[in-house]
Amino acid sequence: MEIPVIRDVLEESNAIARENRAVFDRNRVFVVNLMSSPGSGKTTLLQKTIPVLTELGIKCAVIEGDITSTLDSERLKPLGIPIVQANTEPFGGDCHVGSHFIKASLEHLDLTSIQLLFIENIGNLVCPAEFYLGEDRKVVMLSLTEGEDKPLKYPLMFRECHLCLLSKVDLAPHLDIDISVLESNICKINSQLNVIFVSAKTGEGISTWIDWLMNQKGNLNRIED
Ligand SMILES: Nc1nc2c(ncn2[C@@H]2O[C@H](COP(=O)(O)OP(=O)(O)OP(=O)(O)O)[C@@H](O)[C@H]2O)c(=O)[nH]1
Ligand SMILES: [Mg+2]
Repeated sequence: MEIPVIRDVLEESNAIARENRAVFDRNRVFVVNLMSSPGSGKTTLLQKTIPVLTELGIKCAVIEGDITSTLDSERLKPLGIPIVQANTEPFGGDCHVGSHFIKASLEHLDLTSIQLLFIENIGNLVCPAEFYLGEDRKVVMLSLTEGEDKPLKYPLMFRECHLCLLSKVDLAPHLDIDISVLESNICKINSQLNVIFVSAKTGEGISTWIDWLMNQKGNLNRIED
């Protein structure tokens, strides 16, 4: 009797991600998967970014990934945009958002009235990097408090992403971090990776981040069509 061997454990996940991709394409939604360690500042950045995009006439929505709690969704609620909470705890407590969570979340969003969808992934610098969700762009956020060595220790995340946001730049004067070493470590792992310094506290770099979002291939076209 032949013993079946699973050849690609990601096969099913990728198949669902491709379905998500088709839904995004059909509805012309640009999707950004925002990833980082716990506490790097993902939610705070969204709190600063979405009002600017809304002012520019871009209709945003957020899928909030977390193991448990609706704390981040509650913080974003005053923005008045559609938000779906995707908690993994009732389904085993995965440490990343899976493509099936995105598929299920889409049932709660009217994609015909959304142009830019952010997925705030679960705080984790390792596992989320492994999974394609159907997004257009993967963005990693690394706060200056985390240390110069993180790109070397968690390389997959920095290899997979299209942009690295170096956050909490307002704290630089209070830290021992050598920013040139951090930049050089990012470059060692992925010399093509764009880097933007941001501070959600002072607003530094937010306009550069918005420009990056707006200039991404296909993004502007989809929004302006
Ligand atoms: N000084 C400073 N603090 C910041 C900045 N951005 C976020 N913080 C603080 O960092 C802490 C964590 O921020 P969050 O936005 O909750 O981080 P997160 O990445 O969403 O966290 P998880 O969702 O738990 O992974 C909060 O106390 C924020 O106020 C920043 O630019 N500068
Ligand atoms: Mg958060």
